[in-house]
Amino acid sequence: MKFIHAADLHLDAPFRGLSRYEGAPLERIRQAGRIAFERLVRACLEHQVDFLLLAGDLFDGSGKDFNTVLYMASHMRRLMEAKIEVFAVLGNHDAEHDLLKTNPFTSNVHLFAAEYAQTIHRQHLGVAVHGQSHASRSEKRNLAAGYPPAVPEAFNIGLLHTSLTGRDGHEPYAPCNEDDLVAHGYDYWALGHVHQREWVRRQDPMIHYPGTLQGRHIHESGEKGATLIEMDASGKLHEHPLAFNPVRWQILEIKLDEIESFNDFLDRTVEQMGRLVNPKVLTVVRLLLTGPCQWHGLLIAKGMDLEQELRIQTLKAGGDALWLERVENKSHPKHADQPKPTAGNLDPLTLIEQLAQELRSSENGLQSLAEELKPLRSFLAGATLRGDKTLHLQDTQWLGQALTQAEFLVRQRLLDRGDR
Ligand SMILES: [Mn+2]
Repeated sequence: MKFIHAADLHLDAPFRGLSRYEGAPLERIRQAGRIAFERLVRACLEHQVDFLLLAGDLFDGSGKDFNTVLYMASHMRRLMEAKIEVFAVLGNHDAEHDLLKTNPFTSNVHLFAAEYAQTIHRQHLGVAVHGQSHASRSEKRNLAAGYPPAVPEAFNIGLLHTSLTGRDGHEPYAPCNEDDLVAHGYDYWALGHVHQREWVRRQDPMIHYPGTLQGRHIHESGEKGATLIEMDASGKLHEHPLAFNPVRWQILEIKLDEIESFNDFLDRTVEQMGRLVNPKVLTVVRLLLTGPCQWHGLLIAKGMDLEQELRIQTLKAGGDALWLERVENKSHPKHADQPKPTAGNLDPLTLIEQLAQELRSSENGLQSLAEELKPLRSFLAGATLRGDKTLHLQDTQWLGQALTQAEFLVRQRLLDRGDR
């Protein structure tokens, strides 16, 4: 017996916010979701699996996306022609999908109902699949608790979209715990909802999240795909992760501590980016700069130019296979880089240092700063209040970092004056 377990397809879901990046390879990124899905279908055919499991969130929303449904239906038909059955439950994203209220797919596709848990027993395969769909966008019931008893002599699979007891970055839907699952005595739990690949348990029973088919943003990084499960003649299960993603998101951290100059930094970045290149995928990289930095002032002074400069380096490192999404600068000046005050306690440099220190050292200080800066919001037009680059005036962690940068700039300008 052989099957593929996939989840969280989110077919045709938009990649948000990419259009604001100049020169972004938008078409390649937009097509990635469908290409990943087609690779899933092809893998089913090539591996000649007995069936495909889809553990929820086939679609991203509940709208009338006729084209997306039509597209998926045509591929389900291809599977039918190869006599491959598909068992699917709906998750929080597609529970209320208008076009799924009646099954729009060919007869090989079984969509589990939301009203009750159900068992489909395929005797010729020796397999029983148990499943239940979510009834709404925020399913609060413990669905697992109501799953039917295991079918004796069969390989029992529980198909379920759940956050278990909660997962970082995922809403707590269809909550249950590991024991709820284990208690059923099934052989395999095919879960969906968590977009990272995760083995909750490796055996007795296997409990698995294959993750999403294609990452959609920087927090869905690395290889994405599905899992092929194969049972050998002795009844032992073997798992094979399959990668389908044409686009791979990746954070690259560069620690600036030991890099002596900006030019060295460029060289190091090109070299490390080069190592990320895989000609078979488009790697979208976010550069994360961290640590104390001797030439931090130069970095700040470059402002928006830094990103443009690094885009040129990215092209050098990886050509078409690499694209720089953006640069996130979390580095800070090395203490030795800070200009030293020359006069006594009352000199302005010391005052600035003291003031910044005071504001930074307590949550209250930063909150009062946030209050002071509130009127600034009315000067910012709508678009600048959204997106990654905006001013997060209410976020004290962000304010603390901005304060450090501002302090450095002010000190540098004050000291520069005499030299010009
Ligand atoms: Mn999902």
